[in-house]
Amino acid sequence: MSQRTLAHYLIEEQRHKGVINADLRFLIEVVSRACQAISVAIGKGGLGGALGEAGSDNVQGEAQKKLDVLSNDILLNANEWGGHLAAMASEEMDLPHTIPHRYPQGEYLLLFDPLDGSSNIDVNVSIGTIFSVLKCPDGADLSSPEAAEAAFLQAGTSQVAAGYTVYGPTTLLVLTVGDGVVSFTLDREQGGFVQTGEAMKIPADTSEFSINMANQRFWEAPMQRYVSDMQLGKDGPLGKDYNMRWVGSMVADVHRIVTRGGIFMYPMDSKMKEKGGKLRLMYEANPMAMIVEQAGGAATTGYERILEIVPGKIHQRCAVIMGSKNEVDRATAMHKV
Ligand code: P6P
Repeated sequence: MSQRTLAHYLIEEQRHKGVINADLRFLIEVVSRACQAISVAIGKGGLGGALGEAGSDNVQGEAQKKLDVLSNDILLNANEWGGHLAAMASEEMDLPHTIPHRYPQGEYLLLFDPLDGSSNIDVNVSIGTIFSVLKCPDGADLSSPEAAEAAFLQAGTSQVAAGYTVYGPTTLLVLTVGDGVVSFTLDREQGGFVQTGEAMKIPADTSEFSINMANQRFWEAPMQRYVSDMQLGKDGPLGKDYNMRWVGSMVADVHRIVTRGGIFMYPMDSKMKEKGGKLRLMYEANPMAMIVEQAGGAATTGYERILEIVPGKIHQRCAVIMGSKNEVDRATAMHKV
């Protein structure tokens, strides 16, 4: 593959395909540079004094890690001055971050989970950043963070771009602007992302599933049946053996699936039901669902297509079943009987 930089790929999408405009190109470049800075901070580990708890909780009621807060700040500071954004929303902030009056406002809304999988930070397991881009509706009320929330409440089908980075043995950026899925590897010597994957496709079938089995007794009956059929392997109704992988970082598990297939599930369970599920719709499920669908996969809650959910609030949660299309279709069909 030609060693195109991220900037070169984006220019092609803008100039030759008209898929994106200059502001969206700039937005993605700014986010990629922020992720580069996050990668550097993570790479220092204990040497950088950024490990451990921040001593605060986020809106989810989860104890924040120092790197959660640092990653959030890096993304806010990198994006607020550029004139491409109308507002930002983050897993780590209760309300949206509106653009300070000293900077021009743009037409896009950026949502992110600045550091997904942060329970894995202190044990040196892959983590990542997930981001989603929406157009800000004309006439949106952005006069305050409280008022700005309404502008974000759009179904995932309205996303104009989505991506994630995985901070692992290499730092990868996986991106879609609605024209398929491409991947880039951070070249630390050049100091930028270089394209290393194009037209990524998820195999329609798989023999690998990804779920936290410790929650099995809390799952709904269809999910119980679906997983136990796979556990029966070739002696069971599916006639083949399955393997299981669970990293505990959505970005790492979904990246494995985007790369070689599989099905990732964080299904509804009785202990999370009143919260609506474990994973967040707008900055985890939706961007990952756009990428998975753009790579030929499928993404549902078991009952509906994730990208068609119309959110009622920014931090809304949902069940997630995504990956190899035939496997997701089968799991979804079992929820509908
Ligand atoms: P559990 C990380 O905290 C996260 O939000 C996802 O990245 C990951 O898939 C999931 O939670 C892990 O949840 O219950 O296995 O700790």
